[in-house]
Amino acid sequence: MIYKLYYVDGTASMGIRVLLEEIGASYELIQTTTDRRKPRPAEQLKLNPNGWVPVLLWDDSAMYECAAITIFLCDRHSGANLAPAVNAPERSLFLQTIVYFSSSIQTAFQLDYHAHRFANTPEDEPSAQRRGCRRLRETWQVIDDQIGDNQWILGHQFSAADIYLFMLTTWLETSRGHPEIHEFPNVQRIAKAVMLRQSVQLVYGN
Ligand SMILES: N[C@@H](CCC(=O)N[C@@H](CS)C(=O)NCC(=O)O)C(=O)O
Repeated sequence: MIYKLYYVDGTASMGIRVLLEEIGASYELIQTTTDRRKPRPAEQLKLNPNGWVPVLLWDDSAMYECAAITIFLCDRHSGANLAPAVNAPERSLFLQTIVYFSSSIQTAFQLDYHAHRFANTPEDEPSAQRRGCRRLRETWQVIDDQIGDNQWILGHQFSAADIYLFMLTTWLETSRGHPEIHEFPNVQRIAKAVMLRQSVQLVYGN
């Protein structure tokens, strides 16, 4: 089984690449761009008309949306123990957290990094960006409180949710008005622990 991944450094495709490393899957990266001024390859647009990464391909199939790809890969490669089984007690928290990351925290980042998606005119973009920065503080606080004293997001079990958390923390930039990671000590503790993993060193090491 060889996966292919539409990929850009610094983006959500990095988290999927870490997962592929953790699983021990064979994969190829298809380098693309997130530059608004540059066209996307026609093949990428056919698979994801939004023109975003990540997009994962396997056999004759493809899918996009980072959270969906994460859940899909964990279930497909259950031997890698990156997610609780469908009937395990921690499954609901795993799904809740992954979807919250995607729908709430990622969206807060997008308000700042991709304000044009949310503002009606270029003049409205700074307002969207300011709201994004406030939203980042609100949503990271929810996750920090949820984690509490847990070793990992799910308690004792490391999971793909911890990898997702790490990826999101790499997008925090105080120079843009984002909160500082040390405001969320439980998030920071897990991010530091995830950073030590070989898979993360390989993908984020440069
Ligand atoms: N909801 C999508 C969002 C994907 C997304 O926004 N990707 C960014 C990089 S992290 C992108 O490709 N941006 C390029 C663009 O906005 O054209 C997901 O989670 O996969």
